[in-house]
Amino acid sequence: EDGYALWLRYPRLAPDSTSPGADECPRFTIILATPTGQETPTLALAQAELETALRHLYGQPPLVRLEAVDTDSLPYALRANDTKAREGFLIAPFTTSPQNNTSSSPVLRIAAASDTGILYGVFALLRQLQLSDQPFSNIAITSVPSIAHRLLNHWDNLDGFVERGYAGNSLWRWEELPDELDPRYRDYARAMASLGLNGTVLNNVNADARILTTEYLLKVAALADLFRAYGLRVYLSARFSAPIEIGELHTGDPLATEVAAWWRAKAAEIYALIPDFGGFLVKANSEGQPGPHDYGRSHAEGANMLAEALAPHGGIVIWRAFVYSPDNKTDRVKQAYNEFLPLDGNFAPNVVLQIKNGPLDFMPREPFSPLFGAMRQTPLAAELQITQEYLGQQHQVAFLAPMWKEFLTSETYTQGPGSTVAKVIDGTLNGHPLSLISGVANTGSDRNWTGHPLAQANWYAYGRLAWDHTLTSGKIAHEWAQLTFRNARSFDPETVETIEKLLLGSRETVVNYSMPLGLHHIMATAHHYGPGPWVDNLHRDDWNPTYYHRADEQGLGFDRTATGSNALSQYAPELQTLWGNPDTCPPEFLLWFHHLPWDYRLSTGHTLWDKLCLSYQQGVEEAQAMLSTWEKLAGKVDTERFTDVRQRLARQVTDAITWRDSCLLYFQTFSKRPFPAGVEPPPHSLSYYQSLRPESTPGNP
Ligand code: BDP
Repeated sequence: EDGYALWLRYPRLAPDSTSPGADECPRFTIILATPTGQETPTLALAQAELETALRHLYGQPPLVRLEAVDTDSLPYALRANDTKAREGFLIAPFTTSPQNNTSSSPVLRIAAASDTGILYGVFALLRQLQLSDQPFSNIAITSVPSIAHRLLNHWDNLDGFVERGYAGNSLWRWEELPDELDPRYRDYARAMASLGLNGTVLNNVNADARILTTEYLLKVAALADLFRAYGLRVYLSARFSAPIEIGELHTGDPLATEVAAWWRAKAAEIYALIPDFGGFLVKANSEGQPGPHDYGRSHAEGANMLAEALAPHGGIVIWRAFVYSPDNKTDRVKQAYNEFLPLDGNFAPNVVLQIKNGPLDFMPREPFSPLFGAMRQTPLAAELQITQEYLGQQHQVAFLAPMWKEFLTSETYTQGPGSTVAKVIDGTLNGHPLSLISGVANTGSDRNWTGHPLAQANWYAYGRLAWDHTLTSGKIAHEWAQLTFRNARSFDPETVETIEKLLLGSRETVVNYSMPLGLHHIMATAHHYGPGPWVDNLHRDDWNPTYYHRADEQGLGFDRTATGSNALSQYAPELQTLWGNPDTCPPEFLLWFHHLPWDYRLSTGHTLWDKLCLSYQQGVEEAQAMLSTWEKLAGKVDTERFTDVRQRLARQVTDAITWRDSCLLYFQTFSKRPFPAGVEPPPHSLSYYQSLRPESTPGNP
């Protein structure tokens, strides 16, 4: 068992034929109904997936055939003229015998307005059969994605290194492409389709301009050709200075006619090779990347110039809002809002602004970025980080669905209660037809794709939420655990339930032992693994943990109310009232918004100092509990995955203890208070913890 099969394992269900499907399956006809009814590469894949999977699940496959469907007979949700509707599907038993169905066998029909919709329907049917052991005749699903463009962003460099990647090297073997095609590309595309993910940005946002040379575009085209049948479109991160670096120009000024012409020609070249190319993702004027500011132009002027080049071909520009100025002294979490809000209404219609969930940078917990509530005239996309840069990387379990749900269900109050972030990004709140979500991939060349075996659940969860943001974390955890750990020989619902519960609490555990009560950015430099609250020597103030926690003899936390940076003023009045008062501010955001005295009393009755200590302690105890819970699964989970996860959980416990001891000893130098009862005293001195795994590249944030 090497984990390669992900959630697409198709174990034999009920080998003794007690499963309702086992009896029914061979008698059923499954019709794949599309407007043309013609075989296409996508439908061939759908048909093959269905037949192979059902043979594995039930021993015998049903009859599968294609048929034409009159689009007008589809439910309205599938008929509307937009991407979401086209990619939706309907699965239902067919009661009236279709004309050319001569047999009397019962029929289950999967219908969609596009072939990709059928493929998604096939995966949904297979998932449903495995989750519920339902008879075929009970299955009725109509499903349409919440968001039109559902992307992974790979932060993969052309040399194979994955920035913030913890699962080996890049999946893309650039030196072999376009001649040699790793069979893994297909398995990747199939996994993406199984979740309904329809786009992939192949290269790092810190982009190398060479990806846009003809040499590389031919390689990209080879991947795009392979991915096409899976409904997966390719996008590229574009470096703003490419016309200088790989062209012959002396400027990248977006308002210079030769620059615009260069990009138009580049777009034409790309679309000649890749007719369904998705578009460009751009990190500009951020952390040293080139951009329109280099020429005194705005982000809108930069984005619109690229948008104009792509528009004739149907491409989009995904412009990132992860921007903070190199010399700006303003609280970093305020800067993207200050930069982009004045540009609202100035972007071309094929530009979408991609905003990280929080205003800082993928911390274990952040409030949502205030841009989601403020920019009404621009389509806003969410950027989530699947790879666990700040949440224990490949060594720790942190199931991220609860974090993403917290974000998606956050109230912006833009149009009163119910104005959730989810409704902003799915386009419904502000009426934008262009909707997009991106997840920074956690995949790599490791045999099991994600390094930590349980981190597969985050790829899965991201895909499921991108398709349907109303799903609960519990449902997603249940689905993943059952599909991934269900075992033909001994199906044990208790095992699945145990894994599900472990996953569901895991992110909060990481928060508790690393950055509780709204603390943030107190990790070690550069590699971002483990604690570094003492770091104060980086050349920018806002790269230093001390800038964020502001511990002093009086207390702890960043005052972002009117007496401090007033970042709070970027949110709706309802949130300003709630979060602005430490007595009503939820404890999880307390030190994000407030600098509070060590003796400040929380609603729980604890002082701030005691609560801080107890939170770290709780995190450690929860990590220990995860390990002992897992150990009870010995013999119930295959030895390979059992041992792998056990070892990583044991390390997680050690890491949690290090986080607790480092942070508490350090903060104690300010609080000068004893640890409350129940908190284990650290075995070493502060200087010992400070000497552990120092930053790997001093000078970087
Ligand atoms: C930070 C990462 C850095 C990325 C940057 C970004 O540490 O590697 O380049 O975000 O999103 O979290 O651009």
